[in-house]
Amino acid sequence: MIRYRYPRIPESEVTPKPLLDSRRRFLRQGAALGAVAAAPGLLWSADAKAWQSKLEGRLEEALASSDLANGEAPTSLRDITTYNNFYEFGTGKRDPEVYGHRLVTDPWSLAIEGEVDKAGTFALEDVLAGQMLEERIYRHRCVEAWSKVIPWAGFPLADLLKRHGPTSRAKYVVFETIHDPDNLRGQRRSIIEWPYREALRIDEAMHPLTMLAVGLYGEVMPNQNGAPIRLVVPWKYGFKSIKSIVRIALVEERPTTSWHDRNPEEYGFYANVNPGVDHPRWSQARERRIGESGRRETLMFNGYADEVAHLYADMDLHRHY
Ligand SMILES: Nc1nc2c(c(=O)[nH]1)N[C@H]1C(S)=C(S)[C@@H](COP(=O)(O)O)O[C@H]1N2
Ligand SMILES: [Mo]
Repeated sequence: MIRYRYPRIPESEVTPKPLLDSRRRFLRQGAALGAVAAAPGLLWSADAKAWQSKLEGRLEEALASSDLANGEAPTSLRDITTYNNFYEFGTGKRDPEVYGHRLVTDPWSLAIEGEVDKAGTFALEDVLAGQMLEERIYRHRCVEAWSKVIPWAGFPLADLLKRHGPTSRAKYVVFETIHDPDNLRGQRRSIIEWPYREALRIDEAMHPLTMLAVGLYGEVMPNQNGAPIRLVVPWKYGFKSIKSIVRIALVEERPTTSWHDRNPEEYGFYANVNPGVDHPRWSQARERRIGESGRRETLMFNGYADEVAHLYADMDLHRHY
């Protein structure tokens, strides 16, 4: 039996359907995020900390809004925040919502290290200061053959990397999640080697679709979705989109990564969404969209082939899965 130790989103605070529909219309029309953000308070705004309220101000300022999911309806906020993979809280899909309140997001600092001219450890509010934020609706495809459509708020990872001046030796970018076993119960078990670690090739990291997200649905990021800052790489399986990042390092050699190390046959380093390359234990040709019945076809590169296929032009995608 699931026991809720922390308030689930109370029924009264879940965005009512008509409002959601009008939000979606707004989003599709590319309206200002400010208009979208003026919605009723949500779970995480109740205990918003100082920097979070600053960020809320920033989210309201964010202007650009783009639908990069071809008009597919965003998954409901409830489904986005109650069906999650975040093994730091346990392997159950509801664990992140139930235990996510233990994640301490204030203060938060981000180390930017390795092959950069300007390395250091920075307070998150300084990382965000002056950064233009935008809303982007992306498809999100988990390797387990389910998917969502999520209106993220954030900015291109390239903006941040460029500010720190990558050197010519920067060939890969490594990301690490917070390690805090006292608060993150999943880290007391050896599911993977903690902290969770992921990496991208530098051209993937610099690609304009790759973003660092700090919110969704016009609100600061819920803990269960990777507060306060997470990666979003929409053409790759979800495990590449690492949550609650504390360290970004630019390196010369391809680094180890959590899932690939744990089981390289099942989790490739590239992990590009590809309906033609099955997982050893299941097909990747179709997917279940959370909140819908039935299945839909999985799209090559999750529907972003026009934007990213050139990155892999010379590669055998069956071998480099
Ligand atoms: N630190 C961390 N990041 C993570 C995970 C995780 O367990 N820990 N799970 C990944 C997986 S497998 C998926 S599908 C997505 C899920 O994101 P969502 O819960 O916001 O849908 O987060 C990814 N990022
Ligand atoms: Mo996933």
